[in-house]
Amino acid sequence: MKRKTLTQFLIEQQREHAALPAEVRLLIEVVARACKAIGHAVGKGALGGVLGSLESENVQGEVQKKLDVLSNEILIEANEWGGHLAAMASEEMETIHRIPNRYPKGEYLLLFDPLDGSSNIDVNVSIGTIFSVLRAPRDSAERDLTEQDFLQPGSQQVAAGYAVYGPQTSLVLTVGSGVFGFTLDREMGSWVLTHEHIRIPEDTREFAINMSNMRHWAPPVRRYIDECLAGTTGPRGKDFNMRWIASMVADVHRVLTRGGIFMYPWDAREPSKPGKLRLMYEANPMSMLVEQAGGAATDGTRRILDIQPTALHQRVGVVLGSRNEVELVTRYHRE
Ligand code: AHM
Ligand code: MG
Repeated sequence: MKRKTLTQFLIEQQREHAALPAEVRLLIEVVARACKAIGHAVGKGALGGVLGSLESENVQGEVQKKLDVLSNEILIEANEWGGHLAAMASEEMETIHRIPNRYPKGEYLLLFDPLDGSSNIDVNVSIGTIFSVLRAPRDSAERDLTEQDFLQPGSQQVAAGYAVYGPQTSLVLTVGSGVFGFTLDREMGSWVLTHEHIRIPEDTREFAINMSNMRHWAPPVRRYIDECLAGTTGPRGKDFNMRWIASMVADVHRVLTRGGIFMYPWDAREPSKPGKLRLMYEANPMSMLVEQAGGAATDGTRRILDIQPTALHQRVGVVLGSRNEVELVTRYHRE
């Protein structure tokens, strides 16, 4: 069987969907190359001296792991000189990173969580990189961009994707015409198309939520999970299975692979925060992928992709995955 690489796939997409500009193709290739480098560092683990924490905290007040910072540097260095970006933003940086004046500026904005699932780094469980691509404002060549320029709803994303560093290294991508999965051929160093037109089944018997927060949940979340746990004799009339990896990338990858519902809802531990996960570089790209695969994504009441962001590091409640289950949870919130 002839294998199709990421490069070939993107060129074909560009031909078939004239809407995919060459700059976006280049951008995705550069991000994918950076993910290879991150995957390589992750794979070395203790041998590379990359495990453990630093003294520093990120803007969210979380202690940074060495690999969080290294992955951020890899993505910035790979993307700043190519001429395809106007600016970048990351979970690990307080404010945006403008392209230095010595390089040409492009028409796109790149947002990322360089290494998601930080609590899993040192215990050798799957982690990943999440990214989102937006258009820069038209006049971005003539002025310095600000955070404000990034505050576009997720429905404006041009592309979104993630890499998972697990037993296999995979890249899952959408440019708005379905969801495609690539597996890294570690000998050849190339991304090979292995999953075409990924679809999420509408129904599922599997949910993912951190159950240790149960006592803090809002009543609609409690009701939904109670009904799942009641099994065949409960209102749902079927048994449910539970999985929680605590890496959003790995949990969402499972949902895209075999269906399921993933939730990180608001809870009463920090009542003033809408949730734990970040809208712009975690929830938005994952929601675009999930919708492109036929699933749904809400914050409990609203479609995530419709939310108008008000801050770069804004948090949001997340309910995503198999359409019928997401709609049920969302209905419980509205009732
Ligand atoms: P991070 O960006 O600091 O790694 O946090 C995000 C992660 C998600 O990947 C995951 O879904 C969630 O945090 C797990 O949280 P918890 O440890 O509360 O279960
Ligand atoms: Mg993260």
